[in-house]
Amino acid sequence: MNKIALITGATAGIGRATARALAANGFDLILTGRRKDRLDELETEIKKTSNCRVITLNFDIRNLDETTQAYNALPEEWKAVDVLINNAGLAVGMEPIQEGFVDDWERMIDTNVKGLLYITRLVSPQMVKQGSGHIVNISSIAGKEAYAKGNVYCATKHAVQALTQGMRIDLLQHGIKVSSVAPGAVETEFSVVRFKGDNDKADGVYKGFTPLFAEDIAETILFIVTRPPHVNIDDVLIMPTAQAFTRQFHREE
Ligand code: NDP
Ligand code: 8X3
Repeated sequence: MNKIALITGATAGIGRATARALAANGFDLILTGRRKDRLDELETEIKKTSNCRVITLNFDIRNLDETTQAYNALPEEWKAVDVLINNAGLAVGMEPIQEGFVDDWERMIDTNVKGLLYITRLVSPQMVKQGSGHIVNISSIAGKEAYAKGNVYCATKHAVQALTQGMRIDLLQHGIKVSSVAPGAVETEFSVVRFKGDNDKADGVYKGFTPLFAEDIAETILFIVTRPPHVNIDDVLIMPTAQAFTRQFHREE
């Protein structure tokens, strides 16, 4: 029987690439996100190109009721999730702290920290019951150190790092693996979202160097979730060759 992987934020970027990689490697998938048309498209594509089974769940992870209802509505056999990829997340805005927008801060904290906790709280008891499972949290280089104007986004990703450690300690005795993946700049919809639809500003982030692609991270996640039972990859920091630490880029003119 295939393992079941639940991927949050599968409508774009890293989540979508991970869905494709896991589908090609024999996982059944629960795919989540707010954009239903994107979920439907991906489901159709994956069913055409692989033998894996797919269920889509359309909800806003910031909303505890919506998230709970979506998970509870799963058929019983699908609730036994083997791999949870906590990927849904975003940065919004890039202002110094004294000029930041509280609404942006709340969107990041509610999605990156509280949303991750909501879905983990729903899925992890079943893993404990099974005595196995694997949680992969998508952190960031921003979870390792702060950068100028990254204040609240960096804080949410530091929280993801702390939660990864905490989960690992709590779930150790239940045979559950916990890992985190911390990428540098990956060209996805991330910067378009961060700059609120300003495509020129978003493109500028990746100008003059080759960033990571979503597929690079998907490949890393696939590696992590296919290690033998006695191996847990705790934490992976993965950067573009042209980026050192947070925002130090080597750009060609
Ligand atoms: P994308 O913007 O391409 O994808 C983000 C995904 O998160 C989408 O599928 C989106 O789905 C989902 N999402 C966002 N908000 C919500 C919400 N409220 N409810 C449900 N789903 C939500 O960005 P990436 O693929 O780059 O980002 C994925 C993760 O990787 C994030 O946690 C990000 O912080 C992290 N990361 C990204 C890096 C980068 O440089 N791109 C580097 C390091 C980490 P929808 O809008 O349909 O709801
Ligand atoms: C995103 C990485 O450096 O663009 O998490 O903020 S960075």
